[in-house]
Amino acid sequence: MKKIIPFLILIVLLVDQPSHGYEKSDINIEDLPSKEDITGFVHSFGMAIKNNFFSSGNIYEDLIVINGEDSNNWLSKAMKDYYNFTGMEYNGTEVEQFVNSLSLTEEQRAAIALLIYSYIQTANENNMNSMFRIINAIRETAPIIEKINSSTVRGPYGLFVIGGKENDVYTSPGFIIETGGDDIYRNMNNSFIFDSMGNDKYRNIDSINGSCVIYDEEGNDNYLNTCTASNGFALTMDLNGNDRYNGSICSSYNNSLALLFDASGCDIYKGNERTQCYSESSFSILIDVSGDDIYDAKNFSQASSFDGVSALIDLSGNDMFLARNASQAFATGSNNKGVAILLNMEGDDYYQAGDNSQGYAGKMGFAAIIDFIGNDIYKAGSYSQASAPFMGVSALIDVDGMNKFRHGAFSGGFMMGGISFFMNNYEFRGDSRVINMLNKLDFDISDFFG
Ligand SMILES: [Ca+2]
Ligand SMILES: [Ca+2]
Ligand SMILES: [Ca+2]
Ligand SMILES: [Ca+2]
Repeated sequence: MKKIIPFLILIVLLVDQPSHGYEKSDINIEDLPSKEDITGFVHSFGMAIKNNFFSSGNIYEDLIVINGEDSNNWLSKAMKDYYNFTGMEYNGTEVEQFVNSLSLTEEQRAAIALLIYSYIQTANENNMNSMFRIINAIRETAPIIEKINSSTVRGPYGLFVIGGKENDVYTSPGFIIETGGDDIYRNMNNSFIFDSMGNDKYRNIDSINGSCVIYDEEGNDNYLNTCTASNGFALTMDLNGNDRYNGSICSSYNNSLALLFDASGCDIYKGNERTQCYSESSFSILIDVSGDDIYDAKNFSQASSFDGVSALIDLSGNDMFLARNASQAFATGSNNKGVAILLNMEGDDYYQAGDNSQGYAGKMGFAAIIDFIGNDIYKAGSYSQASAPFMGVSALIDVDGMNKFRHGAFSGGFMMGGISFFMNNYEFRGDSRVINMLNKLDFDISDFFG
C-alpha cells in the first residue's frame, strides 16, 4: 500500500466495506469520480452512513477469535483482563459478584466484553488494523448496547461503569458504557467511552502514551481538547447532532494516530493553533460527513503536517474555513515526507487563510486542497493556493462552480524547486497530470504503523 489517496478513499468508503483491511484495497486512480458522478456519490455516501453504520456479526465468534477459547462468563473474564491491562489489583470473586448483580442480558454482557477486548487490543497494537477492528466492534455491538436499561452502577474498582439515565460526571480514566442522561467526562486520559444518549460534554480526553476511544451516538455534544494523541491512539466517532469541537481537536504527535469522524449535523470547530487535523510525525484524519460546518482556528490547522499525514475530508454542506498561516493543506517534511490533504466534496464553501496555506508544500512536502462541487471563495496570503518554493508538490484543484480566488505573492501555481498545480474547473478523470502528481507521492504509511 504505497499510495495515500486510495487509502483515504478507502477511509471514506469504510461504511461500505466493513470486512476489508486497507491492505486489500486497490482502487484505481482512474476510477475517481468524474464531475458528473460526484453529486450522486456524495448523496449516496451520506445515505450509506445513515443506513449502514450499524452492522450485524456474531459477537460470540468474535470473542472466541480474539481469545482463542470459549468462556461461559465473558463479561467477568473481560473485566479481569481489563484490570490486568490497567495494572489494577483485583479480587476475582468481587468482580464475579459485581457482574452477576448486573441486570443485563447474556447478549449485552457479551457485547460489552467484545468492546473491552477490542479496546485492549487497540491500545496494545496502536495501528491501522486495530483501529478498523474497534470501529467494527462498535458498529456490531451498538444496536445491542443502546437497549441497556439500567441505572448507573460502578464496578468494584471504579474503573468500570455502566451509566444510566442520570446525568453523570466522570473525572478519572476508565471503561464506560453510558445509555442515558447529559453526562460530563473530564480529564480521562486513556479511556473507552460509549455514550448512546444525551447532550454530553467531553473535556481533556486525550491519548498520551495510550489509547482513547469515544463513541457518541446522539445529542448535541461539546468537546474540548479531545481526540488528541501523543505516542498513542485517539478515535472519536460522533454519529448525530450539532456538535462543538473546541481547543486541540484531532491533533497527533510522536508516532500517533488520531481519527475524528462526525457523521452529521452543523458543527462548529473553534480552536487556536495546531488543531483541526494537525500532525507531527503522526497521522491525523478528520472526516465530517454532512452539515454546514464552521472551522475556525489560527496557525498550523485544518490539514497541516510536519513529517506526518493530515487529511481533512468534509463531504457535504456549505462550509466555512477560517485560519491563519500554514493551514488548509500545509505540509513539510524532514525525516519523513509530510502530507496534507483538505478534501471537500460538495457545497458552496469559503476558505480564508494567511501565508503558506491552501496548498503549500515545503521541502519533502505534499499538500493539496481539492474541492469538487459548489461556488467557492478562496482567500489567502503569500505562498498560497498551490505554492511549492522548495522541493515539494502542491496543488489547488477545484472541479466545478463559479469560484473566486484572491491571494498574495508567490501563489496560484508558484513553483521554484518544487512542482505545483493550480487548476480551476478541472476534470479529474483520466488527466495524466494528476496521475503524474500522485505518482510523485510514493508514500508508505507503514513508515508510521506496522
Ligand atoms: Ca448517564
Ligand atoms: Ca451525546
Ligand atoms: Ca455532528
Ligand atoms: Ca465546494
